[in-house]
Amino acid sequence: MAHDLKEKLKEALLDLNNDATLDYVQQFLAADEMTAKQAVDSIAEALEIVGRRFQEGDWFLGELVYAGTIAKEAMDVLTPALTADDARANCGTVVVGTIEGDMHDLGKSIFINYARSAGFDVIDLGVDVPAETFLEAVNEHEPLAVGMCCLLTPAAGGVGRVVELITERDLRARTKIIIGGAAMTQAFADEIGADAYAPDAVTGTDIIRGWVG
Ligand code: B12
Repeated sequence: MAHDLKEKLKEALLDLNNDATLDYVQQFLAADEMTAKQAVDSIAEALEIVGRRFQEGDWFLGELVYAGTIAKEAMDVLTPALTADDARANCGTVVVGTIEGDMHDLGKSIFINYARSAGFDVIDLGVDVPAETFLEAVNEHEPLAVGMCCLLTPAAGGVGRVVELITERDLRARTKIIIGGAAMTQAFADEIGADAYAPDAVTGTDIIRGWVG
């Protein structure tokens, strides 16, 4: 049953069938043995395939945009269930945003949901966030960590700029920096001097949990 529903949700999104996708999401939420996190995993798997189809020229921009819109709607329905156990003790503040020039927000939202359900207070700066805005948020909220999301290679320079700004202001002792998203790698994190790279939201949440000590 669990496996079936995961596959059906994935296929509905890959068929660009909005109604069926949302219907399967509701079935996830209604089924006792399923969790919202499993539905999110299915959506992420489908989007990985969407990206490949787009990259290989099998799908065009219209399909990419439509798949993104359906996924966003599905995520909006799933979000309250993902953050349902937020009431736990606050483990610390994390500032998160997608870097300037980049509008992708699905992966960022998933990371935020995981971090919130692990007990972190997350300040979401949104998408297309300039380096200076990250710095202002670090000064204002004194977070344990800053998380940057970047899926577009041309926008990656901005991530390095945030690391530079935070380092120049001597804020690295109290604030660590973690990066994620399809354009990020461990090698890039090493190059720009970020504290960590996470290939997925669960790993990212584990890493910041490790920083709490
Ligand atoms: C959906 C999508 C869109 C949607 C976005 C909808 C939205 N609201 O986010 C739309 C249609 C708007 C879009 C637009 C574009 N896109 Co797009 N898009 C994608 C696609 C298919 C999926 C991205 C996604 O949501 N994946 C699912 C999530 C769950 O995965 P994720 O983001 O990687 O996040 C996971 C981890 O990385 C991690 N994570 C993510 N962020 C963070 C942050 C932190 C701090 C941590 C710890 C972890 C973490 O946790 C998440 C869950 O585990 C990708 C393909 C791909 N393989 O990534 C292309 C892709 C990213 N897009 C691409 C392109 C080119 C574009 C456009 C330029 C297309 C165009 N010509 O207009 C525009 C750019 C607009 C802009 N300025 O940003 C390219 C980028 C190529 C590159 N390397 O630069 C990709 C790779 C497609 C491709 N293969 O060519 N896109």
